Amino acid sequence: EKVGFIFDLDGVIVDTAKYHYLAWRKLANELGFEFTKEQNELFKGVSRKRCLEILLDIGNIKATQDQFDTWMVEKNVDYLAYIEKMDSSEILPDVTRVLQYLKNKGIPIALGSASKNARPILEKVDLLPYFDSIVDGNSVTKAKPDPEVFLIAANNLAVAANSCVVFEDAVAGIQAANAANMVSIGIGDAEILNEANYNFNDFTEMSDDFLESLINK
Ligand code: B16
Ligand code: MG
Repeated sequence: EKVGFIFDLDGVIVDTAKYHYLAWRKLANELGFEFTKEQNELFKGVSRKRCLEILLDIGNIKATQDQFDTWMVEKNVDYLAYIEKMDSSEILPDVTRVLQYLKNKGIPIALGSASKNARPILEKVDLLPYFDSIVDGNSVTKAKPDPEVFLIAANNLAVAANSCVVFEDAVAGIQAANAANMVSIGIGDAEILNEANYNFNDFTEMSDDFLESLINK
């Protein structure tokens, strides 16, 4: 049976979480409150709109629709300024090795991200050519843990959902992969990502033999 591989973006391919954090913190500070790194954990894998809702809850701020929309744009403008400076040195360790390994085997590869900025980021770090399909925040209506993003990716790759493998760093993302009946691989803290089928701290720990076992499962 033909297999497909789906990669989350933020926290799996690149560490853009730090840029999201800086942009959200700037907005929080402007609105008169602190936003900590720990609180930023809640934002991983979560849509921009939902992030702003959580941020305003933290700051106890009630926004009009106009203010809400303005702050969404403001955060993204600041975030885009960080992305603008990215290059391939920001690809997380051994991501390129794994992508190249799969590419050499002719395995279809998709991106499954909540971010509306996924494509420019892949362009910046020069990884666009590896991806046969990009499913991002512009193409989904239901956020992770809903499996929609990964099911669209499987469909685009013409691979059965239960023959797909997903790499994810967010709890909601692992839950989405499990709900899609896919093999879920947690990248990061195994205690936090304890619902994953397999866990790795990062791709340097993932052997070619392990990848091969996924391909031939
Ligand atoms: P944007 P992923 C997610 O990316 C991030 O983890 C999350 O923190 C962010 O809010 C979301 O993308 C939306 O990003 O504002 O660029 O549309 O992990 O699903 O690749
Ligand atoms: Mg992520």
